Amino acid sequence: MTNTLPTIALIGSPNSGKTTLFNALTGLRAKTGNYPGVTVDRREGIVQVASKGARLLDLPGTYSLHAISEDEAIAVETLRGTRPHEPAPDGVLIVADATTLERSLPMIAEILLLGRPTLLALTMVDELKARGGDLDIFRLQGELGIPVVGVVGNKGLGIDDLRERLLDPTVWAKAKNLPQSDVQARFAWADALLKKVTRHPVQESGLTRRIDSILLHPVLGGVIFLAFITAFFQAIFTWAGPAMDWMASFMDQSARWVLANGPDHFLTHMFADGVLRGVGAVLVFVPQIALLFALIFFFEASGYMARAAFVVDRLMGWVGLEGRCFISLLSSYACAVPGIMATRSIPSPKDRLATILVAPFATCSARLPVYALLISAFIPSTPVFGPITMQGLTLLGLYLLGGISAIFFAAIFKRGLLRGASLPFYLELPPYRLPSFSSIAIQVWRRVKVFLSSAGKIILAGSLVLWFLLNHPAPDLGVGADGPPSRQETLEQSYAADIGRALEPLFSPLGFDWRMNVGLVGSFAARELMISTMAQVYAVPDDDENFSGLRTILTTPDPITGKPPLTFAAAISLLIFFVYALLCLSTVAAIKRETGSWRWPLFMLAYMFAVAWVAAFVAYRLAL
Ligand SMILES: Nc1nc2c(ncn2[C@@H]2O[C@H](COP(=O)(O)OP(=O)(O)OP(=O)(O)O)[C@@H](O)[C@H]2O)c(=O)[nH]1
Ligand SMILES: [Mg+2]
Repeated sequence: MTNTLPTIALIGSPNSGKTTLFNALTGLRAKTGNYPGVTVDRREGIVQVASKGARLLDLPGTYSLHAISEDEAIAVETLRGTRPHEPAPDGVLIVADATTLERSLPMIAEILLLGRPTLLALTMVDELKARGGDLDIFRLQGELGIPVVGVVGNKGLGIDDLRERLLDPTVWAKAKNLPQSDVQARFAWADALLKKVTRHPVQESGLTRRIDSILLHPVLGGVIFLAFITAFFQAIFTWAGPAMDWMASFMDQSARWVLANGPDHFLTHMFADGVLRGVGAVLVFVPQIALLFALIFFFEASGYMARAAFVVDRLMGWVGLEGRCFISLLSSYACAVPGIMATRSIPSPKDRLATILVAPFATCSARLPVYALLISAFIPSTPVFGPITMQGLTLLGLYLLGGISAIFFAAIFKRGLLRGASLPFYLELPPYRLPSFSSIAIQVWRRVKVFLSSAGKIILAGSLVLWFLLNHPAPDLGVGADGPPSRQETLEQSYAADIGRALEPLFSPLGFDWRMNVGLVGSFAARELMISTMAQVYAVPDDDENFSGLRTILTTPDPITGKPPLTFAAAISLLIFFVYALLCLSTVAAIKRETGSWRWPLFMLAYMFAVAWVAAFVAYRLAL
C-alpha cells in the first residue's frame, strides 16, 4: 500500500525545522538539533488523515538547488528525481524559517520553477512574533500562488491544518507567478516580494547577541568552552555514581541469589555468570550513558554546539580543518557511526576523508564503561578543585587525549596524504533556544534503547560465547583429585585461556595477561565486552559474603600470588589502548559505506592498531 501513496518531499534550509515538522506530522521521532546539518540522510514516514495518506520524506537541509556537499546532494537529487530507483516526489513541502524568510526566498523561487505541486510551511512563527516581526501570510500566498501555512513545529501549532492541506489534492496548485530563471532576477524578485509581505521586520534577538558577546569572545570563549567540558565530565562521574552503584549491587545480588537457590545445573551457572554478571556488568552503565547523551543533546539543542564549532575553528585553523569537522568529531563522542555520517555536511572531500580517518579517536560512549571501571578502581577520588576530583580529571584527560589525537592525526593527513586548500568556513549561528525536557528525554530514551538492544544482542551473545569458552573443556581431574575443580582451575584450562595465551606474544609487552587478551578479542565485536569478560574471569568466588564490586576485585591482591588481578601499570596501558584502537564492527561498516571501498576501513584498522600498541607500550613502561 505504501508504494501507491503519493510522495511529498520536505525541502528547506538547514535548521529551518524540517525534521521537527516531519516528526509532528508523522508521529516519528527523528533526531533534531539546533544547528545546521543535523539530518544527513533521507528518512520517510506516513502522514495520515482518516483514510487518506502520503509518504513524507525528511531530507537534509540545503541553501540552494546547487549542492556543494554530500548531504545537500541527497536533498537536491531526491527533489529532482535523479537518484537511482527513486522517482521524483509527487509534491514538495517547502519549509522556511519565518524569521529568516529573505534567505529562503531565492531557493523557493528555484523550487517553484521546477513546476511541481508545492506547499509552503513557515516555521518559527512563535519566534517571529516574540521578536516583533509580522508577515502577511495571505499576501504571500497570493504572490506565490501556492498555499502557505504558518506553524510552530515543536509545539504542534498549525499541524492539523497543514496535514489536512497536504492530503487534499484540491489545494495543490502549480505556482502561477513564476519568477524568472536567471539568478539576478530571482534575487530581485525575492527582494520585491519580501517588501510586499513584511508588515514589521523581525528584530535581532537581544538575548542571543548578549550571550554571544561572551561565548564567542576570543579569549573568554575558549576559557568558557574548556570550563564547560570539564564540568561535563565531572558531572558524568558525580551524578551517575549512586545509580550505578545501586545497579551493580542489584545485579550481583541477583546472580548470587540464582546460584544459591537454583538447581545445580549448567544452565543455572550460565544464567548467573554469563547473563547476570556478564551482561549485568554492562547494564550498570546505563545511567552514565543516559546522562552523557542528555548532556550532549542539551548542548546540541541549546545552540551552543554551533558556537563551540566557531571557538574550536579558531584553534583548529592551523590543522587545516574547518569547524564543521569539529561538529562531526563532537558527534563521534556519542558514537562514531553518526559522527562519520555527519561528515556528509563537509563540502571539501579531502577534509571529509581526513575527518573520517580520525573520527574513531573521539571517545564514544562504548568506551565510557571501560574508562569508568578502571578509573574508579585505580584513581583516587581526591578533590582537586571544588567539586572536581582526580577521577573526573582523569576521565576528562582521556576524552581530551582522544580529541587532541584526532586533531593531531588529521593535521598529519592534511599535510601529507590529503593535502589541499581548505574551503572557507561558514556556519549559520542559530538563536539560543531552551530545549524542552521532553524532547531531550525522548532522544535519550532512543539512544538508551539502542544501547540496551545492542546489549541484548551482541553483548548477550558475546557474554554467552565467553561463558562457554571460559568454562570448557571441563578440567581433567586426573586420578586421585579431591573434590570438584576450583573456579581457577576451570579457567586456567579453558579454551578461552588457550586463545588468550596464543595472543601473549603480541600483548604481553603491553602488560596484558591472557584474561585481558580474551577481553580484547571480545572488544572487536563491542567494546563493552571487555567489562563483561572481566566480570566473568575475575568473578567473585561464590562463597564471598560481602558485595565487593568488580572494581574492588581488580585491585585486591590474590592470596596465592600476592598480586592484584590487574596492576596499576596494566590498567593505564589498557586505558591508552582503548583510547586509540578501532574496536567496533559497526564503525568499520560505516566507514566502508561512506568511503565506498574497503581500502580506508582496512587502512584505519591497521594504523589505529599500530598507534594503540605503541602508545600503550610507552604508557606501560612509564607507569612501571
Ligand atoms: N521556536 C521554535 N523552534 C522550532 C520550531 N521548529 C523547530 N524548532 C527548533 O529548531 C531547531 C531545528 O529544528 P530541526 O527540525 O532539527 O531542523 P532541520 O530543518 O531538520 O535541520 P537540519 O536537519 O539540520 O537541516 C530545533 O532546535 C527545534 O527544536 C518552531 O516552529 N518554533
Ligand atoms: Mg533535520
